[in-house]
Amino acid sequence: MEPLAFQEVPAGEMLRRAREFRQEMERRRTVRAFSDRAVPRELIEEALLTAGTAPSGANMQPWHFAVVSDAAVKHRIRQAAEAEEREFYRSRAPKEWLDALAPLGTDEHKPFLEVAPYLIAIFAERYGTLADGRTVKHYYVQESVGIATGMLITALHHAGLATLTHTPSPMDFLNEILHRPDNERPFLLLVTGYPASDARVPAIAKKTLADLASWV
Ligand code: IYR
Repeated sequence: MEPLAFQEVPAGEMLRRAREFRQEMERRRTVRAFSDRAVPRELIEEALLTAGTAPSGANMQPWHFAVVSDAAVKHRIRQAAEAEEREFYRSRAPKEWLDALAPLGTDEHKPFLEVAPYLIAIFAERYGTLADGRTVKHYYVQESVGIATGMLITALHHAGLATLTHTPSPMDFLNEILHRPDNERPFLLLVTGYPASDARVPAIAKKTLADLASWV
């Protein structure tokens, strides 16, 4: 055990900080039109380290982030993702799902997978592997990776970048293209960069406090 490095916020500042942070997070929008403007790699590194501070089951940190900036690799990912998405939009998706997506205006075309400077493929490690080949059990893998992903999205937004949580389904092609082992399951593809200067987003509303919380 070691002492907790807790930094107490002066009582008079807590609410202001909480409110400012809430307002900053309210400005986050999922973006589907990206600029090809370069982003310093250090920004991505800092955000990844922030994600790595996430709590996880038994601190197993069951995540791996494969960061793609290589144009040829992005091209392959786009081709594979669009092939799955074509199937999804043309036949796999039930009508109810397509109706739910209609307000977002999405379709099988995913140019952002080549335009954005970085694609972060997030993998969930179903179990760990030691150097000698033995395996280590991981706990609450989906929850842990979901929390880390949320923190990554928050960190990238805080750094001034836009993100898109993209979920082509199925996405096992990511293991093959990115040479990731079998114990890693693709969790989500996070696209990041600057938004296109003419980017538009659907008009959506978030739940009110009364809708999202109850107090007992
Ligand atoms: N993966 C598809 C469909 C899609 C599904 C959901 I749920 C979304 O919130 C958005 C899109 C696509 O990326 O187009």
